[in-house]
Formats: sequence, structure tokens, C-alpha cells
Amino acid sequence: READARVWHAGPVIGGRLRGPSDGGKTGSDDRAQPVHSPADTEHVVGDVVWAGADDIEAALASAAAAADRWDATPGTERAACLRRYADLLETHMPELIALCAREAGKHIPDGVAEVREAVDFCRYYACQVEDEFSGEMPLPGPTGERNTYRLDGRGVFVCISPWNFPLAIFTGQVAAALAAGNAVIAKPAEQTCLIGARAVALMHEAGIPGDVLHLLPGDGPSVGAKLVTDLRVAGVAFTGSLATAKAINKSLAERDGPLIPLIAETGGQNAMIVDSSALIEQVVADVIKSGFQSAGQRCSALRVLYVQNDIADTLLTMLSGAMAELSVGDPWRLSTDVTPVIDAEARDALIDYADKAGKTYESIYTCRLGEDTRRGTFVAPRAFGLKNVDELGDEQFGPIVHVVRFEADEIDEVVDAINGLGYGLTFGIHSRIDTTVERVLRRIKVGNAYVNRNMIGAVVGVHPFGGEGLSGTGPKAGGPHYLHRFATERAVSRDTTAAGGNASLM
Ligand code: UN1
Repeated sequence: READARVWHAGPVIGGRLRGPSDGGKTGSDDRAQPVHSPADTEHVVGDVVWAGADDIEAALASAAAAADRWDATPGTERAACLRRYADLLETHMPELIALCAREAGKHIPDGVAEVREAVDFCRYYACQVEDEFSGEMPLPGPTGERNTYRLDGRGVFVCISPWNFPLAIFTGQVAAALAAGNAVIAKPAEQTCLIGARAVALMHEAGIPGDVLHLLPGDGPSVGAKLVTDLRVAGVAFTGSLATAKAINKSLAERDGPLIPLIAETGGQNAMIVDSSALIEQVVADVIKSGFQSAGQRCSALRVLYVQNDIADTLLTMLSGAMAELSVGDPWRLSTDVTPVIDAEARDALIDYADKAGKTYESIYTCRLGEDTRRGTFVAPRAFGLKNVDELGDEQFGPIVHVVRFEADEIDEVVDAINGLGYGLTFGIHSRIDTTVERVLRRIKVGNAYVNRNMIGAVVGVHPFGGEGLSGTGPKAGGPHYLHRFATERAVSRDTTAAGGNASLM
């Protein structure tokens, strides 16, 4: 309660110092603090944010560029120790962070707990990896008279652009990976969730990450993100968000008149689940509800297209409608809430507009009722629509909307082709008790994360390394063994250890 009544502040954090509205014009920011409203109640002011101006961007870049080498030279064990201390601080501050996630991002308490948990896991996972792989040189084989080693170093300044749907977990995952690998970092949180980003950065500094090694620049894509990625001092970009923005960043990087640098992009999905007639229907319904509607469907992993074998479709859809009727849509702070608001009015209006059109074109299977306490927030009623063919499906709808397509028993290969044909490749689910069917589908489906006889969200760090292919992202998988390597540069060093190699005067 105490944490919930609090008002938070965010602004550019440069050199470890949070700039507030009182800093008036010193660095060229638009110093008017903008109020931050809660998605659950748009009259509730959660805090305020000052967006970064051009001078803030320059100050962050200059400071990070000057600090990068020093941080990279800091032993990996020390960098790991900072991440572990930050993870401990996240746990100590869990009630406050859950309240902040509820108020700024509209997350209910289980989702808030999961946010903190995942952020903690990312830090400890990458800390272990840095201790193992980034502390010293690994020996490589070679002929007598030669000593060969392999080492991983930071690239320089990394820009981390994170999404509002996992404002603590993905924010932390990107930043922690970049720092762990030895980079200085400029973090740009989503403009909808700057308060959470600012809180995370404050805790990272408290944990010992130097102020000049980690900076925060709140703002939108055009005013901050676009300026950062074109700067030649930037040596790498991590981005999670829309496909359109990932493509725009890719284009900007390609057009830079400077070194080629990596883009680690994680975008969206048109994630499908196939259910055949051998599936356990009760289990399927529970998994569809969770995969489609938890977090109001605002996960890139969320279920968008449910393929159901015709023989069981009527039964399954009747049971699904019954389960949807029981969903409680409302205030994130209420313990009984299942479905929370969407992030803002723009997202709500776009989803409702889509649903209105879909209601005219598709079969309406079920639309949930909104509760009394939803009138002041940006809520969207969960819906299920029936489609004849997946080709009718347009762009990803980032909200609580599930599309259902029926198929016949002998059409399963065509279904896999249709799913692959959508071009995305993030998550996928299959419910079937026939092992040969499962194997046949898994062999052909082109996705990063496949889930069998379970829900398809909530990847756990180190357990379900997460990330897609095709239109869904570049890889490597977050929370997996190769993620940190993409933030680093690999060096193979070969030393001549013969007398000749050891004595320059013999040349
Ligand atoms: C995202 O929604 O941007 O498995 C990706 C999950 C989460 C998805 C994160 N890791 O549900």
C-alpha cells in the first residue's frame, strides 16, 4: 500500500545523476516533466518523466564512449559481482517494483512478481556466464611453438532499446547482458515505461555499476532511439519491439558510414497452436486462456491463431467460451484479476477498431464482459474469432484477441505450411497425445520456441532460452548460452613461443 501511494520520477540519467525538471534547460532537454498516467485508471498520476534532449544524448554518448575501455578492463568477476548485487537489490525492492509495474504498466501482481523474478534470473545467469567465459583467455589447440587462445571482449558502447510489455525483465535482460560482456550502455526504455527503467538504473548504480558506464535516456523512437543508432560511437544495438522499428533500425545501421555493428532484434509473432483430436480438452482450454489472455495478450509469445481439429472443435470452443466467461477483467491491483488493461489509449483504440472490423468479417466466438472498475482505464475485452483460412489474417494484433481456424485430420501438413507461410517464427504450441504427430510437426515448424502439451508463454531464463527467427528476430536467444557472445567481440590470439618469436631482435 505504501509503495502504491508513491509518486515516481524519471528523466535522463547521465553520469549517475537523475535530471529532474528543476535542472531547467542546462542540457537542452525539454524540461517540462510530463505526467505518467496509469493504464488501469488514466486519471491516476503515477509519476512524471522528463524526456532526453539533444544535449543529453550527446552527454551520454561522450561519457559512455570514454568509460567503455575502463569497464571492459574491469575483471569479469567484478562485473558479475555488480549484477549479483543488483539482483539482490531487485529482491529487496520487490514490493515497490510490483507496485510500480502495476501502476505504470498495468501488470497484475502475478505478472509483477514474474517481472522481478525474470530480471533477477537474467542477472544471475549472465553473471555465471561471465565468470566462466569472460574472465581470462581460453586455451586453443595448436602446433608446438605456438600458444593459441580465444577471448571475449566488450564491443564499446551498446544501445539497449526495450519494450513496455516487459519493462523490468527485458530492460534488465538487455542491459545486464551488455554490461556483463564489458560494454558501456545507453538504455532507452519504452516511452510508456520510463519510471520502471529509471528505477532499475538507480538500483544498478546502487549495486556498483559506475555512473559513466550506464546511462538512461527516456524518450520516443524518433527523438532518442533514431539519433542513438546512427551515431558512430555506438558499437551495437539490442532492440525488442515491433517489426517495423527493427527494420528501421536495421536500415539506419546499414546506411552508417562506419563499421558494421550487430543488431540483436526480438520482434513479434503470429504464434499458432495446433490441437488435434487426441488432445486433453480441459488442458487445452486452460493453456489457451493463459497463452492468449494473460498480460492482456501483450506478449510477443502470446497465442494468436488456434488451429483445432474439426472433430473436437465444437466441444473445445464451447468450453473455451465458458472459461472466457469466467475471466475477470479489471484493476491490476485486485488479486482476483485475470486480464489487465492494455498499455495506453492508442493501443486500446487500435485493438477495438480491429475487433469491430473482425466482428463483421469473422465468426464471433466469444467476447468477454468488462468489469465495473474498467471504465477509467484502457481495457479491451478478450475476444475469440473464427476464421476460415489463416491467409485472411492481417498484422499481429498485440492484445487479448485469439483467432480460431478449424482443420481436418488429414490436413496437418498443410496447417504447418500455412503457419510457416506467415513468415514469423517465435512461439508455437501443439496439443496431441500422438507422438508421431508431434514429432512430424516439430520437424517442420519454423519457430524459436515450441511447446508441447502445455501453454506457450512465460519462458524461464536458462530453462527455455527465448527468441525467434524469420520476421520474429535475429537471435540469439535471451537467457540462453549464446546471447552474451553477440554483445562481445571474439578474438583469437596466436603467440609464437619459439626463441625466434620470443626475441624481436632476431628479425
Ligand atoms: C516479449 O513479449 O516481448 O515467454 C517477449 C514469454 C516472454 C516473452 C517475452 N519471455 O512469455
